[in-house]
Amino acid sequence: MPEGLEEKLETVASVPPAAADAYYAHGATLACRIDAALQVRPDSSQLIGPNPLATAFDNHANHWRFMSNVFRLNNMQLLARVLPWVYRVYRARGFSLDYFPFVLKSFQEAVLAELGPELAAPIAAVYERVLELHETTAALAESEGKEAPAEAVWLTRSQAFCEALLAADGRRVYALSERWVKTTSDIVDFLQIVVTGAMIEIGRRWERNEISVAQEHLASSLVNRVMASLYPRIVRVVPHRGSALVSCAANEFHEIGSRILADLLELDGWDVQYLGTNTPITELIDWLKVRPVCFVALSVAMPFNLHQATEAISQIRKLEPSVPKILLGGRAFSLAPSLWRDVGGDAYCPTAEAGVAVARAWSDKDAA
Ligand code: B12
Repeated sequence: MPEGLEEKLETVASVPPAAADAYYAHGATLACRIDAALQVRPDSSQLIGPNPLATAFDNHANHWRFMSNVFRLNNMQLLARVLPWVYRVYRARGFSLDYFPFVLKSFQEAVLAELGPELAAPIAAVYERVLELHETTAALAESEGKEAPAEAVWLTRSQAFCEALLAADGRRVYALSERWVKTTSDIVDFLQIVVTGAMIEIGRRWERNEISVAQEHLASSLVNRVMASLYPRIVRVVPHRGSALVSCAANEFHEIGSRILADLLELDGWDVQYLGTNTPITELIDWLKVRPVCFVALSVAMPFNLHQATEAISQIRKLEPSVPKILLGGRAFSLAPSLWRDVGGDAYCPTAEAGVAVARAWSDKDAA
């Protein structure tokens, strides 16, 4: 855990909303300035290693999107959690350690040049602190996060499942699921422990540059195919609790977590409308106007999509005549405990299984 980083970032002065908005509004210009600064550096090829410039340019745009969320939510814990990950991923792909202070310093200078002194000052101060913490961040990037404990037999299965996914062995993947999933409670353990654990391990290997993007895509599609094979067992449950909508936030392409939640809710007797990935906010709202639900479950994996959830929630809260409850989940919220409240949710659960329990408590309360 990057405790040292969290403590040191927490004491930096908060960024006023006007400065955060200005940073967001100038994002494209800021990122272009960093792209240009990199191109004129004589040592640019040492900084980015064997990667094309486009990879660095993507990072500059992602940096702006991510920092906009940090400033708007005023959440330095989020920054402390994500920074070591950024260092680790780009180091694994051959970026030099000196690349990071270059990017941070360049953003700081670009903010000072673009935003005017008053709006720039609080943001430049955050960059200054992050620059001071470069060595600490680099050290933390070397140490990996701890794995959540899981029931031993299912954990072992998760490793075998992961190996079959990485071997691109669709038949084995399907055969394993057939062998392990006999009862309804097996479906829960299979999705919650085996599939989730395998995909997290795949993410870890991608992070270390040990597997390709194609391998990761193939694994995701095999998981989706296996989940489809379980669905006939899930729809046998007759809905009796009420209706729910499950969706990923706009621009969110991580589907499997929300799909697991949708399946487990259906197993628990909810009538689920599952919209999948990247639902535009206006579409979500128009849909809810026509088909009201007891609660909306939103999934956000990428921290740079938190703002999409904030915007969606503020519009859901304006629905008439009744406002559905809002359940939040996904990797982004695990980065700092206050995030789900900051974006305006009614509850957050770290796992789909826990989400089902909260939904059930809501329905029991309504029925009482
Ligand atoms: C597969 C994958 C992809 C696939 C997704 C395909 C698909 N069909 O879903 C694709 C290729 C699209 C993808 C893209 C990207 N990815 Co990706 N991806 C992953 C990976 C390996 C697995 C995701 C997954 O399925 N996890 C398993 C599921 C079950 O876990 P989960 O989503 O957290 O869900 C559980 C809980 O959170 C909860 N839950 C989820 N939603 C909800 C909602 C509610 C309401 C509730 C109650 C609970 C709940 O229930 C689930 C089970 O308990 C992860 C690694 C990881 N650690 O997750 C990286 C990962 C999330 N990706 C990452 C990155 C960087 C990206 C990209 C930016 C890469 C790029 N440069 O393009 C893009 C971003 C795209 C976008 N805009 O969304 C990083 C994010 C790091 C960070 N800083 O946050 C990760 C962590 C990889 C890594 N180790 O570095 N990715």
